[in-house]
Amino acid sequence: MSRPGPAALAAALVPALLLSGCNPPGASSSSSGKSGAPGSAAARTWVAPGEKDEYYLFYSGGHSGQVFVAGLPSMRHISTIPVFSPYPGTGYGFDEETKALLGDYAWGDVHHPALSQADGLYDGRWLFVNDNANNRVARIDLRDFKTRQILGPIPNSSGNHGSSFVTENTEYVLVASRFSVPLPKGRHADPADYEKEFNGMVSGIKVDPSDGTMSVGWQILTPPFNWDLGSTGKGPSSGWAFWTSYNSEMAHETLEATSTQGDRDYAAVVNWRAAGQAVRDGLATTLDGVPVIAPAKVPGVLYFLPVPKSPHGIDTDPSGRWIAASGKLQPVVSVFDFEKIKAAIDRKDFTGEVRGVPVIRYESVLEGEIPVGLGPLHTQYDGKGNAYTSLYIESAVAKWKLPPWTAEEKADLNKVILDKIDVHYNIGHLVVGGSDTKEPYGKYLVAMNKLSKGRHLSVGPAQPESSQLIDITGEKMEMLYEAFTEPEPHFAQILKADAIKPIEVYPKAGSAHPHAIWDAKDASITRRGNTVEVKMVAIRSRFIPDRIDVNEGDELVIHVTNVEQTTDMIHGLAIAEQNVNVIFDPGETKTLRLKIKKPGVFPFYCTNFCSALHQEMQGYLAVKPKS
Ligand code: CUK
Ligand code: CUA
Repeated sequence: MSRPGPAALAAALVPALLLSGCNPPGASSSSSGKSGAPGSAAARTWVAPGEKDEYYLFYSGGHSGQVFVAGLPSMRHISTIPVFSPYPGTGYGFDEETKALLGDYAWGDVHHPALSQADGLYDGRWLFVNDNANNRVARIDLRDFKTRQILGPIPNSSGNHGSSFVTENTEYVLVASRFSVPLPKGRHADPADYEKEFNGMVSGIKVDPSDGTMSVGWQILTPPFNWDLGSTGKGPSSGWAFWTSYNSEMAHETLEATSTQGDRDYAAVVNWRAAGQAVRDGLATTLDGVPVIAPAKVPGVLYFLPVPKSPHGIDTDPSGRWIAASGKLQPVVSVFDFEKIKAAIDRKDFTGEVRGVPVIRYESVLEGEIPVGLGPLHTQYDGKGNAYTSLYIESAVAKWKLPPWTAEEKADLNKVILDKIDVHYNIGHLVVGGSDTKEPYGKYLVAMNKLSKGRHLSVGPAQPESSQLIDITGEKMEMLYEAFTEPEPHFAQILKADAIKPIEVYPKAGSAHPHAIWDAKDASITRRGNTVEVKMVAIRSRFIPDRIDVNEGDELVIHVTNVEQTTDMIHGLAIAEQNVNVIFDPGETKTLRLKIKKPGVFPFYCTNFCSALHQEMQGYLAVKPKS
């Protein structure tokens, strides 16, 4: 079979990529049908009322700033975890604790969730997510599904797209900057001087193993290449990490034309252990409080690897030997052998260098270019020697075989493509449970599609987005289910449900909150100057106290403890016309602070239906006028 050469295809693809939204493929893919017969797709996704799903799916909410949780295989949305945006549903962003987390920002752009790992396997402790917009990383605690830390904006960099990528023992969350900026930050430079004045950055965010606290460990200065997606190594590539770039042309405007000129872009091959060592050896320079490594002066921390044309995802397989980079503008996935990369580095098999960083010879480390199809973006693995690549333009997922290949397969790599399934439509990321660990679960693949084009009831011009559940246990992939997805999904993680043991109540005994009170007797209202401080108890079905008297202009601070120790017994405190909406889980204490700006009487009430007397759970904030 003759195929057009990669260059010709690439030229044809640039317009196709832009227009791809106009061209949905044909009718829905074959599946085991729409019946509920035993063994059918319907029966295999049916989770009866009262039964629980086998897996949690944590999927990014993009610029909603949230993470959504669904059960698999039912695909039922079971929770929303607000991270970078206020969320009235859980009172997030209204109390002092969560306001402090959000800082100056009312939103973020979540792309890549990553579960914490121990020895290359998910340990069920934390979920890290990035903020592409405001250059931050957040940590969610999986004991209570709450955001516990937001780190950033990360110094000396901008546009944290290339994260969160967790190392095998969660030593680091690794991060690379999508956008390049002049350094030190705050300095003005003309974007026309991009090549000279702007810098990219790879950052190692250190994670404290005891409590997950993140801090910036070190950074590696890079040319302004627009780092895109990454992954961390394991096995033979343990201690290494990889990122693609889509602008090694170093263009600063009309990127859709200028950054797609070169036939290859560079991937970064980073030795993160060597970076940590370089800092300990005193080889870094401090910039904005962070040790920054100049790679030209510290050989061994950074190499460049050419990758076909404006690549997107770069994904390490479960063995850690094979690294697959998706071409995006070229219909191939390039598979690299990390053993060969190591050998090339050892014998200095370089084709040259860019700003003092050696460029690895593509041909000597390439295992093969798999002709997967049009618009390859991301690759996942099932742990049985198979890879699955999302094809944005084709609206499909390609299943292909990892090396080692037979001589016959090597001679014609079309032969390693095992199956293809249509998805609806224009898939971005896809996820297989545990793909980034050394032991994937296999079983399910979720396709996260950018467009749905009428697959759901129409809700206006902006149509619901769509995720599709695919069974990957057989030789052929099988479409099982399709669900509405909150916008804007990027990546996701799948975790076995039994890997998490969420706590049900915050125990009274373990409460460390300095203002927690557990007995109505200890409730109090104290005035100090113009500040009124209230210690309040919430219990079915009362607030104690339920009357607060203040003066116009006062500062009011209320610490509320929900003293319930019963599962799912939540109370909330809303104060009318004061923009107060705080919610307390059982055993939780939160603080809210407000400036009293107007006189009058403002009712307060419980927002969460907590008992038959929930409506009675109310009180008054009475405000005397100034004069
Ligand atoms: S990117 Cu969204 S489809 Cu930000 Cu991971 Cu590839
Ligand atoms: Cu407490 Cu309703």
